[in-house]
Amino acid sequence: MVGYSFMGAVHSHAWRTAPRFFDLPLAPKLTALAGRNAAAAQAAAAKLGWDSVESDWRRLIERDDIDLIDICSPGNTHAEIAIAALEAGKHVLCEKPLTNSVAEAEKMTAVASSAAERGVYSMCGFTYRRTPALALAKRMVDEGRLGDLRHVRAQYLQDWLSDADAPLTWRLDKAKSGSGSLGDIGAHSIDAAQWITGSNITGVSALMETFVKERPIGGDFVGLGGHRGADGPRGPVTVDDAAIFTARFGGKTPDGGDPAIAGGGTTAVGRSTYGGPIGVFEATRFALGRKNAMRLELNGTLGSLAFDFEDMNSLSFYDASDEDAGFRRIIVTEPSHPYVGNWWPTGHGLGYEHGFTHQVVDLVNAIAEDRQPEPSFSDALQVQKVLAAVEASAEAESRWQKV
Ligand code: SOE
Repeated sequence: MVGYSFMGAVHSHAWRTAPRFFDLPLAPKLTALAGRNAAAAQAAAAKLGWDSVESDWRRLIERDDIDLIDICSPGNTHAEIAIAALEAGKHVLCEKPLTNSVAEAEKMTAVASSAAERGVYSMCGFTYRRTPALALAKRMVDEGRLGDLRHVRAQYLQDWLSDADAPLTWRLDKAKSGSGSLGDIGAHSIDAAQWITGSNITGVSALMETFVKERPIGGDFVGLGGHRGADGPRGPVTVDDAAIFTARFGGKTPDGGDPAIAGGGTTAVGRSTYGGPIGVFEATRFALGRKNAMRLELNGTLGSLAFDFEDMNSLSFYDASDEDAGFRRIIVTEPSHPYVGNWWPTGHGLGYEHGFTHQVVDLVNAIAEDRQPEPSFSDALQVQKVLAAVEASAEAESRWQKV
């Protein structure tokens, strides 16, 4: 594993925990942790359960006792590490977003697809697909419980930067993170919405804002809670604090064809062809009081679904055929629900870290069965294209009508 901060800690938990709750065909081994600061990496390895430490990630790739590289370092490092690992025949799990530009994402995807032909696989860490309630939402959409989709409403609301003195960290430095709330949390909403609807975003119109232009350099920044920084020098924030955009999804016929936008009609399978849903997206670190509110609502012609990660063990479902019921609350802890059966009895909920454990389970099973894990780098490239389109639209403001 490369990196050992928040993602390093939760990935380590997942590698340790997965084989204890799921029957895996291959046993993950926490062989080596790479970090530039030897003392800090050593302490992290001891705490997180890694057998050895390397101060240079390239050593991990040279070692023949390592089969997979887990990239948990900032986005500006992903391309170089992933490409080197794949070309050396090592599988790769790469944190999201895939990288900081479409060009790099395209290069990574090309290397990944040729590696896959050699049985060397890669996955991008959009873990919200593996939150049981969102996996259930995907199942219900695929079963047609919502009918044709008309609206996607996605928000990812945090508030850890509402404090103007929260210090400058790598997530606020475009050279490291590529963008701010857009790529860090908006990317999760984009991937989840495309995956659950089964339709890719084909166009956007956007607005981005940076409320606080300068922040303290250094300071006692501890995790995302971000204690007040020092009153010393301040440096420029080079990313967005908030991004909002509208989106059009490519429609599709149930057999995956292009929609007959002109007037619809029915396909051989009897479902109407239709233009895809339209979407409204919001990603912000200034929604004071919202701590990790990754929310998704889908409105279809037969029903609606609504999810809020701050109530992550439940999914709200409105079934139009039962209009007296209103939205009902599904407690997503039944053995029949995705992933849940391997954990606790009904009603005993799961947490944020379970999505990461489920990610390890699905990755290890795919590798053992010699098949491409999802989301692939190609799926992550599609997200990267949406991120770039949002930034281009926000900069162009071409659709902006002054009032
Ligand atoms: C910070 O916004 C962050 O840690 C993201 O980087 C993660 O991807 C998200 O799961 C939680 O919030």
